[in-house]
Amino acid sequence: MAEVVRTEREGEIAVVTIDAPPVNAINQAVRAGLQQAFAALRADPTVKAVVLVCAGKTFVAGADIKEFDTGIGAPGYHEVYRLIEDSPVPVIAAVHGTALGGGTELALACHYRVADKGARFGLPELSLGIIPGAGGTQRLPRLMPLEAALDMMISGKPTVAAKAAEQGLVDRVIDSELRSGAIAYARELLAQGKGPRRTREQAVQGADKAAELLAAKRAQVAKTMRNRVSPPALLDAVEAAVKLPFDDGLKVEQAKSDELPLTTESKALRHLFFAERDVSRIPGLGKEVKPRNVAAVGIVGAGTMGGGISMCFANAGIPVTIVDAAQANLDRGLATIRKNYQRSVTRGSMSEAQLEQRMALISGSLDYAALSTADLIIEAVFENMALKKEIFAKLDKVAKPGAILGTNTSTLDIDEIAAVTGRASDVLGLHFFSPANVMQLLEIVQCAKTSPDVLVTALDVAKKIKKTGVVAKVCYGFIGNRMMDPYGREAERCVLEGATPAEVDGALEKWGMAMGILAVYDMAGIDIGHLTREARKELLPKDPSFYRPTALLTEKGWLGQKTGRGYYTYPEGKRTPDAESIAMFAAEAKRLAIPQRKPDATEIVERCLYGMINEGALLLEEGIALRASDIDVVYTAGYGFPRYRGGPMFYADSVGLAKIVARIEEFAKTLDPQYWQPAPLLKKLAAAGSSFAEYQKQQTK
Ligand code: 3H9
Repeated sequence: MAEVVRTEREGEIAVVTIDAPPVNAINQAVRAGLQQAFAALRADPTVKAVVLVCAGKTFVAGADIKEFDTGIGAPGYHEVYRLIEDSPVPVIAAVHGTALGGGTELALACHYRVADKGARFGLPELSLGIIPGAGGTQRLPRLMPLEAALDMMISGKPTVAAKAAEQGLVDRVIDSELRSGAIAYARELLAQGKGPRRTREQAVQGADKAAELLAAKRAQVAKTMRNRVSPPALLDAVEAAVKLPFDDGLKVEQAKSDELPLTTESKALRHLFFAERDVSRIPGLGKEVKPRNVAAVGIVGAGTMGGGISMCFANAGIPVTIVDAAQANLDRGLATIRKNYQRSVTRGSMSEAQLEQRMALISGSLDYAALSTADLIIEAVFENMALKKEIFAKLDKVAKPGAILGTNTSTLDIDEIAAVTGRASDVLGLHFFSPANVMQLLEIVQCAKTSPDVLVTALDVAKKIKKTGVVAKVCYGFIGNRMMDPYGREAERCVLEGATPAEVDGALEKWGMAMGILAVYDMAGIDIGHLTREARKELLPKDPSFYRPTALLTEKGWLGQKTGRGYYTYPEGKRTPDAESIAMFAAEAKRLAIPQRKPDATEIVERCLYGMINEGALLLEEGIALRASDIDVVYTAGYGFPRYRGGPMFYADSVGLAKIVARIEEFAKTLDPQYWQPAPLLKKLAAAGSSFAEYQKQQTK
């Protein structure tokens, strides 16, 4: 194996290079390599300064996340970084790419920092449920003002080199080739007689206002990072930096940093880190399957979805042609797109010139012939099988050979749609979520005949438009909406059993969902789900209570926010409990003779989530979802499921499958048994004391 750390000489300057592809993550071997290199340099009196650089596309992108599963092997971070900081000659970090986590901390332990102008510095540890544990909580506030340091660690957002220089983190931004620029900088330091400048010997900046600031940040994280353990732990460690001598502060950091990887929160977030990267690995599809080129895109339908999808492509610099049946729709659609971009301009996240560039990439037409040059055409009209079939038949006539035809349906049978074309192998589902230009998730639905390169192209397109593309097979609702069905069913049934909408939503939100499901219905439009259910009535349970509250609201014309009331009322736009709708649900429950159990918060959460998890197990058995972790990505990227709980399947594992099966069996006795039959896979895994994670490992063996 190539050496991960090597030392070269440029005269009196030693250049230490970390070379651990792909992102120079630090693991035991890199720490040992650094230890060996810096110990050797100490013993060499001819070395006057050390430049620390990285090979490849980036400076150290952090600790090797996999090492948290096994525990950090010796030598530890503090030990190695201390050795670097103790160097008797100046050590200059030369940073390019993204210095993240332990990478930024490594730079902080050096005496000086120079950065390529494109470099960025970040401490994203909280996004993994841990805290900077290589001295970052102690050193960062000694180099930049406390508030900026806290913001950087709480937000996890990387800071660009120029800003880092303003804040004191970077000593010089280098425009030219970094390595030689860093060596020149080292020589300048030597010429000026500058020696080591140890971060730990500096005072925390803004310590006088620390109490106030930390109190404000504690209040902030309690609100915005609810149910989390790592944010308060981060603030404890920073408080130690303010109050204690450096070495004692470091001990506080170490203790917390040792404990946090063992929490479910951190395990969940690390699980998602790898799950999000696994989604594009499709079993049986090797690197030999190449994506088709997508240089021009067509969209059918200038409505909300069509417009949002068009923006995704324009944002990625790909030209889009929107076709609609009516000029008025096109005009309205294009105007809405412009308005959305205008909002970004007003917010300051986009310039007028960028707005015009993006608008110039989007054109409208009434003629399907305008789609004849597109490499990918996405149909985004409303959910109606006959209409979609008509459109696909037309597309089949005008699309060029090899063009991919996608449908944005959220529920319909795409095999049936593909069958009207003479090119079913080029057809698949591309299910965007509303608003499409904002939401992270893209469900990629592989049909019976979709060819492998079409699937690979869709995954590639997802990356280009910065979406998380997850593959599902054809079934009603695919992964996301199918699992929402039992979730919503139980929420509505709880309402009929005497829980108020605010109690149901409150329980789910307190548990961690971004928004309660009934509030979501109000926002999306109550009638949407109702109409979908009406369209497939024969297939649904013959249960008069099934989604009855939504049906009642639709009958009343109380369709949610768009009509000013639904599960809630909205005086002055504020969501408020609605005594009238609550009374209506109570009367309906009486009519249907539904016992008033008044489920408490625990029961509400269990019923909604266990119903969803059980459906997830069915999806795995049926092969609709490729992996349990894919389901977790769908839910965290598209449905407001709390990342720190890892997604529904990870959450199920963390509760214990045996406990979930026991509860489902209990519900079969106390609630409607037709809904509470444990999925065979769930039952099997629970009986074996196994988990979805274990099942996934066996699957991929
Ligand atoms: C930390 O530093 C804690 C410290 O305070 C010390 C505490 C004691 N570890 O994302 P990509 C893999 S916490 C292991 O596709 P990109 C990744 O899985 C860490 N593996 O590339 C993938 O593998 P594969 C703080 C890692 O160009 C491959 O590298 N740091 C790590 O789109 C390429 O990754 C972070 O949280 C890692 N740290 O983006 C940074 N990083 O090819 C996490 C990457 O098998 N990393 N891999 O799928 C990132 O944000 C992005 O990877 C980065 C590159 C922006 C660097």
